[in-house]
Amino acid sequence: MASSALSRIANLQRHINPAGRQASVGLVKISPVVSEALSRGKAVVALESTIISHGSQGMPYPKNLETAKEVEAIVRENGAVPATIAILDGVPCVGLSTEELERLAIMGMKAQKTARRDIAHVVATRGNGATTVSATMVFASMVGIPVFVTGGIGGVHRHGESSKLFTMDISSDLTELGRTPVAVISAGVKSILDIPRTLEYLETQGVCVAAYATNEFPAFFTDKSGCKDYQCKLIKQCTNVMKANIKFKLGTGILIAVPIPKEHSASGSLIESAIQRALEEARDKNITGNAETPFLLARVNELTGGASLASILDIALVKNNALVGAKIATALADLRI
Ligand code: PSU
Ligand code: MN
Repeated sequence: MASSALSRIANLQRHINPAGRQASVGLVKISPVVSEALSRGKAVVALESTIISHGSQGMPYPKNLETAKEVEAIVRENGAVPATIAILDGVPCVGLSTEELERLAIMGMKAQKTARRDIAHVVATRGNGATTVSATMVFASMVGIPVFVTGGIGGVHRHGESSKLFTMDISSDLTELGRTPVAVISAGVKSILDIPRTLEYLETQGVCVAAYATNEFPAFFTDKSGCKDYQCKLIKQCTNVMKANIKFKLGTGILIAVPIPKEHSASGSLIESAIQRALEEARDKNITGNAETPFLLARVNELTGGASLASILDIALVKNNALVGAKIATALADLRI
């Protein structure tokens, strides 16, 4: 890139992201479309890539590619520019070309699941990294993208606090939300995790958590987690919260949780009862620690007739979040802050 173009982007990023992250120029490859959108103050939505390569139900190629493209299309149809983020050959890329998206989708689990702590190593070894929520937030913030859409975020694992195991398994998504000013739009947290403790941890991290169009934090497959929440009834209220977060330079992320749409609630409840049954079985069989999540996911799939139902819902929920996230991003861009 010509140096005048670089300095233009650097100036621009100083404006978009006053935290002085312009050091990103030259380190991160921004696609021409995303770069153009950022320079014109147009709406951009960041998207993660772990969903594509390591989707929680291990979505196979080409279904993962198809889904990634459909999610990007929904963002575009709702007025924003999608910026899928991944590390390719050691270079963090913000906005992937069709070829790059396809490469990542074919790579699948061969791409390294990359959270914040993995970034330096993946870059240093010129590896390929599929970014989780934490790493995607790092790069989105670096280039000045304030809105990021995903499916579900990581959280506090169950039993992490028990004296026997003390796994301390707490997703770095939560600490990232505490330190990086990006709004994450998700369907909440899956109930295989400890939702009340996840919300406690986010509170400690100073993260503003709000539920979209409801006052209860959703549990991904159902709209109920038993945890009450701030409510953002309308898109405008979401952007007002974001505006205040920016104005006061709080520096923390915002979690906006979008409940499962009504048309999916019946299958969602079916999955949720399978999760509850699998959790009981894990307790009865004393399956804990690292063995618990794989056991739960496999058992839920068995109980609901194969991996298909959960993965259909996984896809439907990311798409619904993309719709809401794109609307938030366009409304925010219109505010011109
Ligand atoms: N939750 C889901 N599906 C996912 C993930 C979480 O329902 O695919 C992915 C996201 O990329 C998230 C990551 O950031 O897993 C969290 O991983 P860990 O628990 O290892 O931090
Ligand atoms: Mn973990």
